[in-house]
Amino acid sequence: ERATKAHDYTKYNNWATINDWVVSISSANADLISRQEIGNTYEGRPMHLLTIGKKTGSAKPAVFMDCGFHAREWITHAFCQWFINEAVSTYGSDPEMTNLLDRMDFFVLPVFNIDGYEYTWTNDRMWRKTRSRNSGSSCIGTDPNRNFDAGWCTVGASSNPCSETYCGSSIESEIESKNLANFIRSNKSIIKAYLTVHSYSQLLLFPYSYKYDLAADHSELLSVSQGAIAALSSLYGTRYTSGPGATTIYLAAGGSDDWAYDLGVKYSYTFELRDEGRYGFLLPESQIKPTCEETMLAVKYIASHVLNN
Ligand code: ING
Ligand code: ZN
Repeated sequence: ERATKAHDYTKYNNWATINDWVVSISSANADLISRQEIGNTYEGRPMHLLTIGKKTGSAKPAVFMDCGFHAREWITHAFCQWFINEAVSTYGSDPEMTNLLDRMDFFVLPVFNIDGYEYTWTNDRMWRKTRSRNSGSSCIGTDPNRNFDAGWCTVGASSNPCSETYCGSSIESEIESKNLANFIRSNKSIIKAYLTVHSYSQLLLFPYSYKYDLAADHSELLSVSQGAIAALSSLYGTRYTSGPGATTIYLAAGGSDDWAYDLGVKYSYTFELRDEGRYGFLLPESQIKPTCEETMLAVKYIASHVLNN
């Protein structure tokens, strides 16, 4: 018999470690977590989705959250692991988390772009895109956050496969995008919020990014974002800015948050976690714990709002 080493939430974990952990935390918490595969990546790795919530036998509203769209944004992968552990370990003691998990489900996809993440560990720490081949080009990969059906490839995206913001050969050309979109489309009657976690810049963005028009729900999205960033900053004073993507960061078409919003998921947000650029994508491991703790407060704030509205 071999002793199993405890999962370290305060370190960056590679895909093999995360994958083993996904399987073990799910089976160790069968009352609160179930696991399914929503498909495979381009290179054939399974995309595991965890459903976290008390099993009640009746339909519950749900929040969908993904991490790791972009390979080099390592703090995001760490956050999804932190969130899942924190949810199951505070259920029953933290009244807010207990209420959330009793009355709703969280669908969490801890690593969206697995092939890219693996590549950042083995070859190029600054890789962003997927790892799919492009016909007629030797350049690899598509920007998955330019690959969704939201003004696809019209602004802030490139049709050049060598670009870091290549929109892909078509909408949902990337199997990872298609797998995620299919899951959300199939469950859109229960998915009330879509949270996609990126880094860095300390922003909480909401639709639209592909156009300057304000979302129909702009004032509610803005006030929820302001409450969420106030909750976040209450812990360590980390300063966030919130607003529509187009005017807060830049015009960019094909993002998953805009797509989810136009599909009918009202509470659609993109997080840009720490920092503001000092370390950027290379955020030191010493910042994993504080970053995850403060971000938990924002996610719980949004989820509680969803539940009560
Ligand atoms: N930022 C996002 C990006 O994909 C974004 C910003 C959000 C664009 C929503 C479009 C829609 O460029 C990072 N850091 O990836
Ligand atoms: Zn990103």
